[in-house]
Amino acid sequence: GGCLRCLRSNLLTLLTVAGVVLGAGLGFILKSVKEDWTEREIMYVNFVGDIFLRMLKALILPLIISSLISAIANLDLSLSGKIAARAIVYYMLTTVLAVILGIILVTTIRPGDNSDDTTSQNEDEVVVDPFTQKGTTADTLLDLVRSMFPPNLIEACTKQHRTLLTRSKSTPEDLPIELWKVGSESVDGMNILGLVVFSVIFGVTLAKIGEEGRPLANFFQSLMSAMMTITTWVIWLSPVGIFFLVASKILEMQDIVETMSQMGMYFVTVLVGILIHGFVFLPLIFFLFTKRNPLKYISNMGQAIATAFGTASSSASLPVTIQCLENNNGINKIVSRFVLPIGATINMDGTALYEAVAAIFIAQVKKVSLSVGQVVAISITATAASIGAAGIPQAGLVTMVMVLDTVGLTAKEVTLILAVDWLLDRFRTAINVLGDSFGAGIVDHLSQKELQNLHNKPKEAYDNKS
Ligand code: DAS
Repeated sequence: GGCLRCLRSNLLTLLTVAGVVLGAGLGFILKSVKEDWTEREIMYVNFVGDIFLRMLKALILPLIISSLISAIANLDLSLSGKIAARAIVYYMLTTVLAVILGIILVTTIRPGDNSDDTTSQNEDEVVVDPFTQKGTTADTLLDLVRSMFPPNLIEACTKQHRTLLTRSKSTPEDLPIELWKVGSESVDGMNILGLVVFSVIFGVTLAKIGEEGRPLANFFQSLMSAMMTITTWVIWLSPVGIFFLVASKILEMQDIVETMSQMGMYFVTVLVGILIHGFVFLPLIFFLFTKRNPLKYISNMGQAIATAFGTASSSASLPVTIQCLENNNGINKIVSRFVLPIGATINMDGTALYEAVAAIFIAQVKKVSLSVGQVVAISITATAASIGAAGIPQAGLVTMVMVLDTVGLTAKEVTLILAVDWLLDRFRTAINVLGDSFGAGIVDHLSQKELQNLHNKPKEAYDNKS
């Protein structure tokens, strides 16, 4: 009886995880039946997956804004400061840990030593616009800061901040076309970092003006409740949606056997790093702080992790992540709604590890030997690049340009890692989401006493049952 009940309550999680596995299975079967799938055919196969993704994307904007504003407006300022500080410290420490782990792995395994240089040795490159397309470290860092301050909030809801890399309209001759495409596509998204910054400021303001802020705080809280309710409905689609997302992605893939034999060691290095970080380091840190069972915690996040893998987007997974944290892991709503939107945007352990490994791998292939100073520079820029990467598919590939520039390599060099990037992207996104989830758990644990005091104050009481 008991087992049946626990099976039923975990049924959706099980189905969602099964969606990844079965979707991959279907993809490989279809691929073996027919080698070349046209774009149109792939679109048909992915139709249901695409609808699911569109539903998730529709939730992102109202969810991020209302969750940040309502959570912060309902806290007193000193407590929200403490919660934010705890989250930021966790984000920074775990990101740096991931980068260090990546650097240790890539310098011991040395996956680039036996790889061939497959980039074309084109001597007379046409540099169309050296300023906009070189993508130096400084430019990218300034871009990151710029995107935090959207001059037009409405535009920030519909457009990503245009980076120097994507601002030029001319054909990017010195840039791999794929990289340019990823960069330009992300322009159609939204400037989530800018919206996060504004929502935090807005929430703080509402808390500060007290009584007068109540109506708006209540408005955003009720918007958040509505969004979370829609999320519970959309989640029911996730097993089917993820099944088709994964299956169609396999159909798109080209000569996996060949690319794997060329870049296998690089792939393995990133994957091993990501797995050690997500399933050894983070659970250990989580256990040390909370004394909770990390395996149970991870399995409770199963749906969010599967969604991250299926969508390759931390932002699209955000509604599911919040849902799993609150309903399965019992995280205080005020904590999850405060730290998760921020974490999904800036805390990307998987991406940070991958940036460091990929940059050093490229240097190895190019036979560029790196000084200690350069490795340190890589670790710093890899951290910044993971913060700057938006929570959308392959954003890390675009911010990689900054890491490469620190050691004198150019954007062109990402061609070396392009072939497997779509797959690595899914693994790193899953770890990004897992890292955010552990972070919320730790912050929740550390803030429990203060949150209880908050509930005893009737005036500012936050309805935790909403
Ligand atoms: N896919 C990403 C994410 O959403 C980031 C990346 O490209 O590494 O987490």
